[in-house]
Amino acid sequence: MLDPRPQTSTGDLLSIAELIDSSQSLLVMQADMPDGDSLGSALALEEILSDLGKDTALYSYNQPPEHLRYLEGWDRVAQQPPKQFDLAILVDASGTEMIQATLDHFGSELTKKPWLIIDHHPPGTDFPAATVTHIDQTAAATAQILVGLASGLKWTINSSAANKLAAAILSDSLGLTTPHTSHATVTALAELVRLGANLSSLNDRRREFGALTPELMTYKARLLSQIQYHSGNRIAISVIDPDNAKQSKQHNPTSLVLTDMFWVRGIELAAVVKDYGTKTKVILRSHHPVAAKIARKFGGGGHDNAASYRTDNQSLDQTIRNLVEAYEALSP
Ligand SMILES: [Mn+2]
Repeated sequence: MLDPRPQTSTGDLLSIAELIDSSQSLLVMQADMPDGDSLGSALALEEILSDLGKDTALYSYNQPPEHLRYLEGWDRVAQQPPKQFDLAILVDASGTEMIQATLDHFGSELTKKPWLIIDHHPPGTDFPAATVTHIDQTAAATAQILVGLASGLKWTINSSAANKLAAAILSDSLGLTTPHTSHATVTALAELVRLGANLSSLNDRRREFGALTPELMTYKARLLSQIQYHSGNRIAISVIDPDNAKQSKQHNPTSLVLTDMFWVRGIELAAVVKDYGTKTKVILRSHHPVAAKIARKFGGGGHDNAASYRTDNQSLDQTIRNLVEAYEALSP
């Protein structure tokens, strides 16, 4: 068992193997807001670890959103961590801000046990438990790192786990198109296909579960018609009003409008601003690597080209002005 005093070390294969070998019950955790990569990685890890004879539980603070429920097993992700476990494995999150609600509600229990963090975000600090991190920021998805770990540690990836890891890679790499998509990403996906992932049937299920109702299609049309353009049409901003922001768990703004906003000629930064009245959540996608820089300026985080942040007690106009100024300060 690890020394539970606060410490952080970089996990090579041997230390990860030792950590898992010496633990019988494992808790696989995701960021407070699961995404396609975190959910696919967590579900695959559950299968891999179960095949190794481990007792594995899944947890995330929020339920996986509806559009991700094409991944079988999403309903095994509990919103309450178990009382007893030997090791927590946090996938696809390494900044405490991504698991703030988890730490606020369950932190005192969770951090009594050692943590293993497997991620491709910039490494965070302040993890209170004994923490081993295995972070590769060049990876397009956490699932890509897991394929490498499985190969190094001789873990078996069954066809069901292969499907989930493939879905996770395709999700974070936006179908193998993001700047971090590399030879290693494509090779990992090819390996998953060899192990039984079926990309065509995955895509069929994803489309079926992500399909819009006629009402949502009408709502989407309204949002698209209300996009604001700033900075010489280089920024597109879509505002989701408080009524819709509150029920927006049913409609993921990224698939609803954010992707389409990039189809406007010359757009370099697309933002969805979810207005909750006194708070906003701002979701950013950028062509050039400015999204994370802007998000961090406002206390958020994420990837170079996809990031988010929140504001509190600020008018919508002010939030938009600050966003436009932050973008203009970063780009010539
Ligand atoms: Mn990810």
